[in-house]
Amino acid sequence: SFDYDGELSRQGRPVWPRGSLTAVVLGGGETDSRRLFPLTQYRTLPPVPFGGPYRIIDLLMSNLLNSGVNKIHILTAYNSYSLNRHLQRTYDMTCGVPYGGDGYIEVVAETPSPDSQAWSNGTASCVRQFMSYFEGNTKNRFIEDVLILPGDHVYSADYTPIILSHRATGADLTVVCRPVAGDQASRLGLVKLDSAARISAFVEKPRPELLPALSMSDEEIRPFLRSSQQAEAFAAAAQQRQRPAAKGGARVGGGRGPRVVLDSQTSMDDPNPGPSFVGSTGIYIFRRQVLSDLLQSLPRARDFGRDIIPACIEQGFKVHAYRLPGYWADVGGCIGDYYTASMALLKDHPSVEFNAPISSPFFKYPLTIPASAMRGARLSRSLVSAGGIITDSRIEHSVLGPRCIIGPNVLVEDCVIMGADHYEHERPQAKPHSPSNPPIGIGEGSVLKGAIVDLNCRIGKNVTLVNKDGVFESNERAVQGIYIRDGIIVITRDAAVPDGTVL
Ligand code: ADQ
Repeated sequence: SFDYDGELSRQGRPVWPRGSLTAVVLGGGETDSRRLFPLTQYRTLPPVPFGGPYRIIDLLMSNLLNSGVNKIHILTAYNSYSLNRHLQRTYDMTCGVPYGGDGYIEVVAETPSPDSQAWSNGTASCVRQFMSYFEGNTKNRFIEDVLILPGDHVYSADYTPIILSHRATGADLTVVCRPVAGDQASRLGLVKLDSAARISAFVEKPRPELLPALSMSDEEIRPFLRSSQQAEAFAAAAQQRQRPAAKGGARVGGGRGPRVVLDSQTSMDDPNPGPSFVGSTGIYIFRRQVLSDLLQSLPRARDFGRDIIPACIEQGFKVHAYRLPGYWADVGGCIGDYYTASMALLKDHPSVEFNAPISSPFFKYPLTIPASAMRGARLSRSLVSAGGIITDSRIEHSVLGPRCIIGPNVLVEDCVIMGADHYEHERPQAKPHSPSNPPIGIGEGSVLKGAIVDLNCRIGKNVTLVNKDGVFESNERAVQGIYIRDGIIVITRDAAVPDGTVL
């Protein structure tokens, strides 16, 4: 049973007891940036544009703020200028008033210090660097739990039931997991569960020969799904404002409400039939003291998946699994992951519903640009952001970011066009326009299929970017800022693709 009798916000969400929970966001390291090159040539993955006007990190920030988690530290260790700039411009970093008075968002940039001369190169090492800061900081004196989250995942979630479940089970560590099929298993940390959803083993990205020992039957996975569904049902009930008083329960929503308890059996409706593994999402909730002790007592442990979690289980701490429902994608594996997650936004039932209720919006940089002008455009199954001008062109199954200047007679199909962060006329031109330095946008007569075009690119006239030879990976045109990764053409930020280029 799940039990919360504390204060509820106007949206009916628990207000976590003052200071008792802090979030630590992993803002990106060097290794994962290499995997996502060239999108990460000038930035880490979290600030990469996604879904038109958003950045990947906006999904996580929205999840946190909408879940009432208002103390957020974002750890940056590498190439962090773009992330810092986006966070500074988008979120209030000054006094925390919008986050409930005692809330704040802080970017914590890794730096050599008297405690540590070396740059960290692992998820646990970078948290260790700042642990004394979290604990020593007077604002954080009462922290009970630390929620650790990667900044490069695509999903929409309410963390309320996860936190409730963590506290209700009295876990020292809760690992947020999902049932996964065999083809994904070796890419993740896999867990073995007992009948109370307690984790008895954790293996980070197991070699194929270890997989049989980690597979789980439907019967073994069932209790884990059921316990997570109970927490979700509890949180959903708590969010129904003005709910008629139930026996032993009462009105929920606004002010400090009487206790709500839900412990009924819930139905099994997991959408993923026949998964045979349970994989970690890399989202963890630690009891602060346990995390602090583990990081100190294991000074050589660099990674949560490889070192800290297995040690936590071995030392007998209570480690639980919680099932994250709905769509979730780690887009940090390869360019194909990012592309697939972008295309999933275009389905009839999109992977992420950006038109969320006003009470739990998706936050983004507040652009002050006008509606996009469609001047003879034909669009189907696409997302089009503001500030663009599309002239006599066809846009099919594509995601368009802000200020896309396209046409005339252009075909864009199955593409992510990130747009531009300024209009050309707003800035003095370094070079006059020419066939090798076309204007920002996509010029007359061009055809783009299956491409990702980063910000501020200049695609000339009569350019064909379709990967006509079906190449999987290529750096042949790197000097021009043109790459192929996972069969997808990627044009790097600020690149100029001359008139008549064919690829
Ligand atoms: P990976 O995603 O492969 O697996 P990793 O590349 O170490 O793990 O990165 C985890 C997150 O931490 C990423 O968001 C990354 O950007 C960030 N990060 C890494 N080093 C950092 C540093 N020094 N400073 C700041 N941020 C840093 C992890 C888990 C698996 C789990 C998968 C789920 O290890 O167990 O299954 O996530 O995708």
